[in-house]
Amino acid sequence: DVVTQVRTATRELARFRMVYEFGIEEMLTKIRILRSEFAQTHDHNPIEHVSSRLKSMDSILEKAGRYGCATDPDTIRERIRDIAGIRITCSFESDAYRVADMLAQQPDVEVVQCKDYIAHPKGNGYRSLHLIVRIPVFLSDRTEHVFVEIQIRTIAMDFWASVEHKLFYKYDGAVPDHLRSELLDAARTAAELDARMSGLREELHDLGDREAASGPTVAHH
Ligand code: 0O2
Repeated sequence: DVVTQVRTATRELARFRMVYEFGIEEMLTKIRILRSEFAQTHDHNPIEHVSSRLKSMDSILEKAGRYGCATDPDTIRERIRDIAGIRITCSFESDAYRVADMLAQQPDVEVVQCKDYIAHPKGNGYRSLHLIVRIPVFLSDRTEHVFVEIQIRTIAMDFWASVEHKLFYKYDGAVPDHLRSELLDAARTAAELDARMSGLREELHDLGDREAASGPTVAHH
């Protein structure tokens, strides 16, 4: 009957989503370990903030429609690779690459795609480093491999992307020209800020080296 069908569908959907939740957990654990290790053994922690999200079923189906692909679970699992998403925010551009490398070199992390919108910003000014990774999730009776999208960006890139995202939705994708060019200009300013911050990072690095060479110093603030 209908009730049984709905129950079965709900259970299958929960199973489908569960594996992605575990994939997110796995990646978050890896990131947490890197953060703790950095806090204990290095002077500078490259990760400022981490967030995650599981794509809603509506968005998954909307995307499947846009890709023109079938909506059976196997096709969706293969084609839609950002069902599980993690966003890592760093202080400095160099940290974004460093974090990406640290994750990519882990033996159970297979990088299947890397899009470097930092080196090659999108036309609207969007910058970020995107990795699609595939990681194993060990279940009671099987191992499943899930795709996880990891977006790594600086605080400036994140600030820009969140404002752009709001405007994009406010105008339903048709952002007026004057706001588009304002956003592009703001993206340039954000990139300049990142470049200036990189300069300051060099200073921090030099200071760290000098302090290490001369032993402990008195903190000024
Ligand atoms: P949400 O709500 O974050 O999930 P795709 O559309 O994913 O199949 P694409 O466009 O090649 O393929 O993927 P890409 O370029 O790696 O971008 C995917 C995600 O990056 C987006 O996910 C956004 O989160 C982010 N992103 C990409 N371009 C922009 C941009 O111009 N502005 C902002 N603010 N974010 C961007 P979703 O699924 O669109 O959204």
